[in-house]
Amino acid sequence: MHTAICDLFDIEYPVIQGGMAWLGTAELASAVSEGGGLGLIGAGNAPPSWVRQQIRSTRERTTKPFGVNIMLMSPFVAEIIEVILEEGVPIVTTGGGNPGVHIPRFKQAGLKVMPVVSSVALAKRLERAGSDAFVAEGMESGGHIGETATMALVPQVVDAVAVPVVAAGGIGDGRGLAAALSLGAQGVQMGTRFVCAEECVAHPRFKQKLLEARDRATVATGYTTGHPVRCLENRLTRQFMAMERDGASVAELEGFGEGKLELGIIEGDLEGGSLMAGQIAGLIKEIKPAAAIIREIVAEAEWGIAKLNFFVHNHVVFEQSP
Ligand code: TUI
Repeated sequence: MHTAICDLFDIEYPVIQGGMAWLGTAELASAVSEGGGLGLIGAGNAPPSWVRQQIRSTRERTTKPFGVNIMLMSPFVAEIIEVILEEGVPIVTTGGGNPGVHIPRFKQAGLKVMPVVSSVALAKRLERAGSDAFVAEGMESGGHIGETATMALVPQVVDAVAVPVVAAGGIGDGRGLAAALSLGAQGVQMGTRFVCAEECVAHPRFKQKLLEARDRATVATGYTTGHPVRCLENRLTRQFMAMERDGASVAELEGFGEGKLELGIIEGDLEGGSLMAGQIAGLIKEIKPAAAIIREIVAEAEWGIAKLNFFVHNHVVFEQSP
């Protein structure tokens, strides 16, 4: 399986690991890149020194391409951009905002830029600014989300831009990869599935909670603040929603959320912490190495596509599994 995104990033398989705050560390990013996908260091709200250390540590673990995801709501965006340029990172993705003003700088330095977008309008604007590709991320995703579902968003972004599009949100196995390719995407980005990689530093209790999650395990909070976030439902999301119902201000809600992500996903406080995760959590049943996840997904997608091809030519409808 080889697509335009493999050529763009010089990777073997069109599988990208979401640049998750706290979890997109050198351990996970290097394991994904070594496995033939594209690993991303998630800068999140981390200080520039941490990002530099993770870049160097990733380089010690793999010679394959990797990237850094810049979370544009971070107070350290400007310094993190300097670190990325100084360290010669070849690929940058962005999330949580409009990276337009930064794109010329990256292009001048020869980096590939792939913004994460949740709307057609932003993709069109950022294509004119020089983006090399996009991640079209539906509201099934974990963390900070837009309003449109992956199934509707991806083909509309594909039709609106000339550069390759990667699908994200609600994708966790080879059927998701085959579906994304059917929608015109050139690959997939997955976050929640890679939280359940052996190399991911997420707290074991968080990983276990993901394995036990069902289809309706997540909720999106924060619609009143303009920054909705999808997490596994727990005491924290119920408290947050009660505060929203009672008319809490954006400042109060933001203050309440402070520090809760680390508490949940790193320290393993399953009720008091924020457990950002996508709707696909219910599909994930085991923890395995990142390279095995990638191999399995690509093989499953190839088999699924072959099955569909056989069906189209022979008018045979397959049983549901496998
Ligand atoms: O960025 C994400 N997902 C994230 S970031 C994150 S860290 C965080 N921590 C605490 C509270 C909130 C976030 C957790 N998950 N996904 C990429 C993404 N970006 N999805 C949607 C967008 C997006 C939203 C608005 C991109 C651009 C945008 O632009 C608005 C504008 O200015 O037009």
